[in-house]
Amino acid sequence: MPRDPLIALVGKPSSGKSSTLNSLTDASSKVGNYPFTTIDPQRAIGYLQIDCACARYELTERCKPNYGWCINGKRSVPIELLDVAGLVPGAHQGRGLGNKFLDDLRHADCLVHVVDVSGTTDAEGKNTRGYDPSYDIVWLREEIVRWIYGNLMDKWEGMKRRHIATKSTAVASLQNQLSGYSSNAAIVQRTLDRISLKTPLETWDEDTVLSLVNAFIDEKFPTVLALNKIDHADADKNIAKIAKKYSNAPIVLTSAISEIFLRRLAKQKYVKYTPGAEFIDTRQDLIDDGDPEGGNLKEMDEKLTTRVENLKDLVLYRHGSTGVVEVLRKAAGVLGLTPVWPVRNINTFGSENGSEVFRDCVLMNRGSTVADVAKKIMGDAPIAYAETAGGIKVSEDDLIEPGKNDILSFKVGRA
Ligand SMILES: Nc1nc2c(ncn2[C@@H]2O[C@H](COP(=O)(O)OP(=O)(O)O)[C@@H](O)[C@H]2O)c(=O)[nH]1
Ligand SMILES: [Mg+2]
Repeated sequence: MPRDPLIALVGKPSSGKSSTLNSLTDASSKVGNYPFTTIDPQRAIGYLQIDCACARYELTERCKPNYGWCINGKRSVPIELLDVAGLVPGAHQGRGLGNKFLDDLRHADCLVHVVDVSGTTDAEGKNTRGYDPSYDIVWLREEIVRWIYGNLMDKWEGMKRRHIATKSTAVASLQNQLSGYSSNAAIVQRTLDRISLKTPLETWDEDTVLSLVNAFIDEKFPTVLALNKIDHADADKNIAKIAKKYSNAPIVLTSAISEIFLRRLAKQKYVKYTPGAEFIDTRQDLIDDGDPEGGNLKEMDEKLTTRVENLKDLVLYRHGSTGVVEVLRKAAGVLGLTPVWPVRNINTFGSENGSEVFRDCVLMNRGSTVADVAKKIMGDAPIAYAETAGGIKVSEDDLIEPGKNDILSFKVGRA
């Protein structure tokens, strides 16, 4: 059964992991400016914004997701998130319960490293001024390397003996050791391809294993850098430095507290705001635009008005959005997640009855086939045939291609 994708938020204490998570979900993990607020790993549901298939067929009015929502063809699909607290320098040796927290990472498919670019917290998450956050990117990666390298080396000699005795392939022997990270043979093969190792496993020295571990992390734990607290005055110079140093990395600029604040104001009817959007409208904005009712929004006092204006200037106008919705989009891109719409009726895109369409949407990993989709939604039920839009038959071995065979209907039974 293909697993659901899991995105883990990592970073030192007080970098803004819980705030980012809260800004993306309705769950409320505790927020506080001291280390280890989040003792247990927190799973929550975030929503990935995608272009929905309903827009292709001008069916946006009738699109009614079972999970998440769809507004004008922009669909929010639930995706599982994990808040991994407690990573500090030395975590792989157990500092700050680091081992336990690293263990939580095992099943993640992608990491979002939340970096505090305000420079107001040190490597341990304690308050300071002028800290260089580019260092956090270095040490956090090193902790993950040391953790996996240590686990691998603990068992290396035994593994080597078995490898020789059973005449296994390097992929098989390594996968045996790496399966605990939800790895698979394809990932291990790609890891070996990355470093184009030609020598037999039994001759590898420690440096070779170290480069193997680095390549494995690049394959198994691709990382998006979420540079958080961009609303802070000291953020700009730190952002510039990191962007220059990590020019090939996927980077998103975020202000988690701004997103939380805006969603709260929208809920309290002070502003109109679509999560992740570039603009907000206040009562006054709407009145200026010719709506005498001001969208029925509440009036804001002077203090609130100033805060909103500051947020517009520092975050929305300058950076385009609060960035948090973009974090999930970037992570989905790195993972190559492809939305697929399983439907009961391939002509109407409806389910059993009624006029509602595209009730279901699943996120498939890169390289998934039609058979993988079937397995995900129906388990091991035998399939007579599968069709895509237009009633076109598709083969179970076909790779999923967006716009081509990403709407699917399965007929159960023996062919
Ligand atoms: N200025 C600013 N502060 C933030 C932002 N995000 C989080 N914080 C603050 O940073 C502190 C730690 O946040 P928290 O989410 O608990 O961090 P965690 O330990 O990584 O989960 C809290 O005081 C938050 O209010 C942000 O975007 N801007
Ligand atoms: Mg936290």
